[in-house]
Amino acid sequence: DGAALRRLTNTVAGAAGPAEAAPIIDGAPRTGRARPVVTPIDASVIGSVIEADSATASLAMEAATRGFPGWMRTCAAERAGCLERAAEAFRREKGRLLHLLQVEAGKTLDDALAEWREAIDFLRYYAAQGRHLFAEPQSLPGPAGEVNSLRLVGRGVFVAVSPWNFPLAIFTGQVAAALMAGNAVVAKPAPQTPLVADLAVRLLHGAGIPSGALHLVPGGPEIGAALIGHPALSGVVFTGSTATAQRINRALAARDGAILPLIAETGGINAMIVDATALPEQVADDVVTSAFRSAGQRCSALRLLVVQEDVADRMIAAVAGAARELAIGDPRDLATDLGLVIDAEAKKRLDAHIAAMKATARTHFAGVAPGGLYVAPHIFEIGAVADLRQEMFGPILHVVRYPANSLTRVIEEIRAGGYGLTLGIHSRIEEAAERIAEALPHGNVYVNRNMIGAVVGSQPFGGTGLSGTGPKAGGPHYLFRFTTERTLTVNTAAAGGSVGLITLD
Ligand code: UN1
Repeated sequence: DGAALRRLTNTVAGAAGPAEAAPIIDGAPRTGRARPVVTPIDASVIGSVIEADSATASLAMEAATRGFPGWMRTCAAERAGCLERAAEAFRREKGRLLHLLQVEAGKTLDDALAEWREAIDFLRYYAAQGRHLFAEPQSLPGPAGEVNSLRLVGRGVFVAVSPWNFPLAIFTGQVAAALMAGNAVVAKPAPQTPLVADLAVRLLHGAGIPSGALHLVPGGPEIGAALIGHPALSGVVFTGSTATAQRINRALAARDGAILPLIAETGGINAMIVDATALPEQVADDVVTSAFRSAGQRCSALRLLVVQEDVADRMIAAVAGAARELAIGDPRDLATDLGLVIDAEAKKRLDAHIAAMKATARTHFAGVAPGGLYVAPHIFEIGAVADLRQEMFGPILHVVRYPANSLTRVIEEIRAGGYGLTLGIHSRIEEAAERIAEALPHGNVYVNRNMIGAVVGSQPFGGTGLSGTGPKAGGPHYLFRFTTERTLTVNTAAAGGSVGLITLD
């Protein structure tokens, strides 16, 4: 039961001592002034972090530059083997990882478990993909007397910048992909969640990832800027806000020298369109899961419910009824559906939005939250799709009604917003769902189900436009963007028929 599992995770975590995080460069944790890490649950201290300064960020980039050539030449099977062993280590350390996800990120047990599994899935998936992709150079046709081959190779030093809302799964997914593709990695976790990232890096090193190939640099945006401005940079993988991705993009564009790739997965004002043929009970269930699970702190979460006016009152009542049943409270209690938000800043932003909505929109549901960093679920009706122009990263659902004959206009309004991450469609008319999906640029479209929790390998995840660059995480094309291609053409006649490559060490 919940209490037993909580005791177990606490015991395992306690046995390991207090959690600490520090920059890890060439396998060695750096010393320095530590600041306490507090849990969003009750603001008690759960560990400490030594954050990097810009000199440390440079050291990490230089160490990664030295680590890159050896790792790039390590064969694909060995690189994949490291990730697979790391997956096993993550399995063994379930107790500590779940504990940290709960106390550091305030996750419910369901969310922590799902995230822990997703991290393991990423490790195994990219290992399996990479084993196959990087195994052998691909031979290509050519004229007689000539041998052509194409080979995928790592680009160099990748900087991985990850968010607090999936501090294990996205952190691990970015790092695993960049490593599998043969890059050295400098990883910067979100400032709110350094502890679980530190443990993940130790497990990866323990599984055989060379200390020169993976470095950890905890810190805030200024450290991210130092890493991205460093001359040794070869590429960036980023998940977080659209505004930050745009800043990274500008910083990359302003550099002199090589033109570098940015792989970004950002936000969305994700809509679900519900027509008059949809089943109200199913809609209620899927809307509540999509809008309120994880306290709405997923980039995939539903923000805007767009419902045909003929059934709007019924649908909204069903959704509000289901929302009323949600238990808000301590994320460590098994009965809890909805935990808290990540920090005081997030709460302030959400509270201000709720206050503004209460003054200008129609309130269909306002939940009650305990004190602290809890934000109750809310449902507001707004006049038009265009009235919501900002992603609100919390348990707040906005509703818009549309007359049956204005669906085309509603679709156009959603498109005009510029985001393209997740899209939900509830309709029992098959062609309707197809027509809507075709008219919009969204990367992940969910029909007659909830719209969160993309599964690695089954639902490759990522958006377009303001929502990201692609390729999709957990999909078959993700690893390509982390690589560059080398075409080798050898005139075999001149070499006397034997082709070999000299390896430089
Ligand atoms: C994010 O919230 O930053 O499908 C992205 C999902 C998750 C979303 C991850 N893969 O809900």
